[in-house]
Amino acid sequence: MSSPLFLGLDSSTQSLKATAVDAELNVVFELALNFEKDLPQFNTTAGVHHGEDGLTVTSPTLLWVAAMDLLLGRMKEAGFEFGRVKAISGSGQQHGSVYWKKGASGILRNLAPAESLESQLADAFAIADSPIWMDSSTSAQCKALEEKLGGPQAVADLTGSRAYERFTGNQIAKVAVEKKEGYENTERISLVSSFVACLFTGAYAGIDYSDGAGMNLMDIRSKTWAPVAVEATAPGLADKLGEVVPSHADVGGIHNYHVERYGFDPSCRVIACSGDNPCSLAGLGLRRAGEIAISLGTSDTVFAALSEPKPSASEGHIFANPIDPDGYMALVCYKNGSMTREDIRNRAADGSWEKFDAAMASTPKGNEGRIGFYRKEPEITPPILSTGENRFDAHDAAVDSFPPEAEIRAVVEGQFLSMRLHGGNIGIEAQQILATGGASANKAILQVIADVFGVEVYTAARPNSASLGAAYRALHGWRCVDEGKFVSFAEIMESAPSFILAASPDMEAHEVYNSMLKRYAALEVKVMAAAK
Ligand code: 5FX
Repeated sequence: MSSPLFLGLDSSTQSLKATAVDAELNVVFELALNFEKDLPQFNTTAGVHHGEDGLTVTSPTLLWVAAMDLLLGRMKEAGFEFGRVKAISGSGQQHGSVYWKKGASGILRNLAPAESLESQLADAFAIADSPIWMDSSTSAQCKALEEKLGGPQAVADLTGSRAYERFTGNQIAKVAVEKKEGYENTERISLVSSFVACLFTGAYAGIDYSDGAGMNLMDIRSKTWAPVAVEATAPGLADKLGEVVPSHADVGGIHNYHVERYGFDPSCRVIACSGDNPCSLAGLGLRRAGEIAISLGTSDTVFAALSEPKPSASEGHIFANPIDPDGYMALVCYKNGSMTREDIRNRAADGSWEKFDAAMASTPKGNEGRIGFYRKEPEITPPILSTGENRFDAHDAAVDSFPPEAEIRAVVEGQFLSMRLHGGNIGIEAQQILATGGASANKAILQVIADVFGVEVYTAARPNSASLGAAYRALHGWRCVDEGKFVSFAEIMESAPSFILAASPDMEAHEVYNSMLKRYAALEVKVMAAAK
């Protein structure tokens, strides 16, 4: 008998990744595909379509479906032994929504192994383009929800966050009005995460309570849909949402489609899928107070586990913790993450990371007092829906440009000053930082994080903590099923690899950043006022 495996899949903004671990948490297989490069027929840029209004952002739902067969097919070609997989779980970009057409449950149930998922599900969606987390087009719906529920703090106290444009409830409210027929013809709404579970079980899978917290629809304390929010959002919505399930729940067995087509064992279980940030929290095993994570991907996020939710109406989110049924996580999200760093790299360093790093090395920490704000996309934190750039000299005077090397340092320093400011505002205080995501491989960026926060920064051997976390959660959920009770996640993590010290703080530089932080906060207020 070959040893068991646990498979995690991360359906993110730009890619679909698979990570398989054995029962001792060793990574035995990894593979990823890139939506833009590997599925060019969907004509996306970095996995998405931007609307002409500059605010609407969607992805074709069928792209995600086609990606699943493509990845599983490549895994088969690479000799991955599907028959050893005891359980699968998934991670999905948070907040994105999928609209299953009336009758789609029958299509899912009857999936035939000889045909592709794409051809069989081509007519399964009532709305072809899924709104995703990058969308900022629902300010009117957010305002309406806050008015109906008694203001931003009331919405935050109930759901964990004030109304945010990208949160799924507000997206659904817009769809219900602008695509009325499609909405009425919808039998079930999935998140990207629960959608991944549907593709494996061939049935509608429940939304887990960690990702469900990113919808402005769930009561953050009882972890059930909040009727007042659901009713305020769209007519008939309660019937389209299904159940909220614990993140470690077994949501069904693998569908015969995957048994026949890829060689999965028919006894393989599917564990509830969750959001990419919750899965990263699981992949990093965050639990100690003062241990925080910074994820540097398409979005940048800073998050930490916490025991008592203190939702803020001004910034950040409280989600349910995916590995501790009684716990919570706090998170601050930025839309101007990797793509904005890449944009500055392209403009100031001829598109070369080597030149980018050389610029970081040749400029003084603190950038001689220069501070910059860069919004290639409308920003979430702080909420500024117009794109643009603002630069200030050491005397807080606005300037039009910085020398190229200073521009590079300014984009990096600004991002982490902002994380320290806004994370701190919602109680994310670092004693130690775990960095993850693609850009966590960049030492110059990690050094800025260590210096801004004044603490050590660690990285894992692999930067894909979301798909790894999904694989860990598959093992966790499977153990809970096997033992018929909740098993602590810490027990699962006993054999997890330790982190590597990647950057230690330079305390002199930290002092420089302490005084810059006050200026940064004041300048941000100015930038926000000017952008209105
Ligand atoms: C979190 O709230 C976000 O909106 C993003 O980090 C997405 O999850 C990225 F996929």
